[in-house]
Formats: sequence, C-alpha cells, structure tokens
Amino acid sequence: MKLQPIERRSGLTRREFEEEYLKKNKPVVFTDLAAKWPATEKWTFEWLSKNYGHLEVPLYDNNFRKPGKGYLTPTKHMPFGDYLALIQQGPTELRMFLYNIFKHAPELTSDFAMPHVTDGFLKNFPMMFFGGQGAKVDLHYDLDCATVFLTQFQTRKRVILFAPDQGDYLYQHPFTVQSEVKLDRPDFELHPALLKAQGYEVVLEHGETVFMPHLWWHYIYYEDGGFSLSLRRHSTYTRTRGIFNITRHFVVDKGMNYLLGQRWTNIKANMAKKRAMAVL
Ligand SMILES: O=C(O)CCC(=O)C(=O)O
Ligand SMILES: [Fe+2]
Repeated sequence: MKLQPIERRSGLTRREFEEEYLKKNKPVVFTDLAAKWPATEKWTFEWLSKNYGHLEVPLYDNNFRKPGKGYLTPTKHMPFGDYLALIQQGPTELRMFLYNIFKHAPELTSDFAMPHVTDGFLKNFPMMFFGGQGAKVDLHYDLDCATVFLTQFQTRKRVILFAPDQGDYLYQHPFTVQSEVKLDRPDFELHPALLKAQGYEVVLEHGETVFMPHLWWHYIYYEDGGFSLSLRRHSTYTRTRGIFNITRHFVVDKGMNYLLGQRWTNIKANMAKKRAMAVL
C-alpha cells in the first residue's frame, strides 16, 4: 500500500481550485478556507458544552455496522456536555454523527460560510462529526456521492483517501459503500491486493479543510478527541448517482441484512475477495 501526502495549499482562487483539483478529481488540503469563519475561534469544547451541553445525543461505537438487530443503530445516548468531557479526557471509540445538531442549534450555521471556491454546496446539509482519541471511521465512500469539504477543529484527524478505481484492491463490499479492510491494522495475508493500493494521506490540523472528490474512499482516524464540519456539494451527475446508491443501500443491503444477517455479510465478503483475486 502506498500513500502519498495530500498537497496543502493556501490562497487558492476559485479558478485555481476548479482547474487544478475539482475538474481533475484530485484531493487537496486548504489551509485557510475556514480562516475567516467565526467557528474556528468560537467552537471550543468549553463553548459548545456551555451552550449545548444539555442536548441528548446519540453515540455509536464500532459495532454499529455489525449485522443483525443493532445494524446502524446508536449504542447509547448521553447529554452532549458529558460526551464532550469524555472525548477530552482520553481515548474512546464512541462517535457522534447522523445527528443534526443544526436542527437543535440553528444559530451555529452563522459561524461558517459556504466556500467561495466553487458552486453547488448543499446549504441545508452541513454535518458535524465528533469522536474520541483512537476513534475511527472504517474505509468507505459516501452513499450520497457528494463531494465533501471536511474542516477540522481544535485537534488533529488523520484522513486516508483512495480514488474510486482502487476499489478492487480495497476489497469493496458489493451493493454497499463499505470496504472490507481495516486500515488501522491492515492484514496483508488476508487482503494481499491491498499491497497494490495507492492512496493519499494527511493529518488535518485545526482550521484545515480537506477536499474529498465524489466517490472517493476515505478512512478517518481521530488522532485526538475532536470534531469536524462537513460541507457537501453536488453536480447533476453526483446527485443522480447518489439517489441510485441510497436506493440500493436501503432496498438491497438493509433488506438482505434483515433476511440473512451474518450470512449476507459472508456473501459480500466472498464477492469482495473474488474481485481482489482478479486484480492480484
Ligand atoms: O470525520 C468523520 O468522523 C467522518 C467523516 C466522513 O466520513 C465524511 O465526511 O463523509
Ligand atoms: Fe464519509
């Protein structure tokens, strides 16, 4: 497996970004896209806790994708303030996502702005992700196929990306957006094709934003407990493709998981293995 660093750029104009990165589907890290946002100063653990600590939030551990009854359901709920204290204290795999904090705190949306570097941002879909030190997001690509601008706050987060054409080396599970490999402890005996995968890597610092082209694989590791904001963008193509993926996910994958449980996971794993064998 070969990972090259993602380029860091500052002062990118719209024209430069669109020509050099967006049109080429090439990732980049903006060091200053969020420089003028009030959020970069204001959103500290203390401030969030003081103002929104009372909100009851859903949390997930790494088992939320395990087949069966608990598939994609939260592990527990807790007041947001307690959760923020927990991720500041030390390692925990508990993450908070799929919770629209902006619905409960709409004023937070005035602390950032849609980037000027291109069009098509979904103004109504900002999302926040929280995790403790050591938390990880297994390798996947986003179901809605949007292009993602992920901005990191306060602490560091490692992001590993692979282009869509690397799917076979990554043991992609058919009918889903999930890869079989665990990038925190890669097993090259189990997954020999992974050795051939070529990707990109960066450790995002406070205030930095990574541009992830649509359909790109991403793995995320919380170097420290912290949080990010994702802003999403669509083109006509990504929107159509996204609707297809979402339908497939809910109809095929959730349906088969319900019917077959662990057997469905095994079937997907076998198909992933066959595809990887073919590219070895
Ligand atoms: O940063 C995270 O915790 C998850 C981010 C992610 O998967 C995404 O923005 O699509
Ligand atoms: Fe994602």
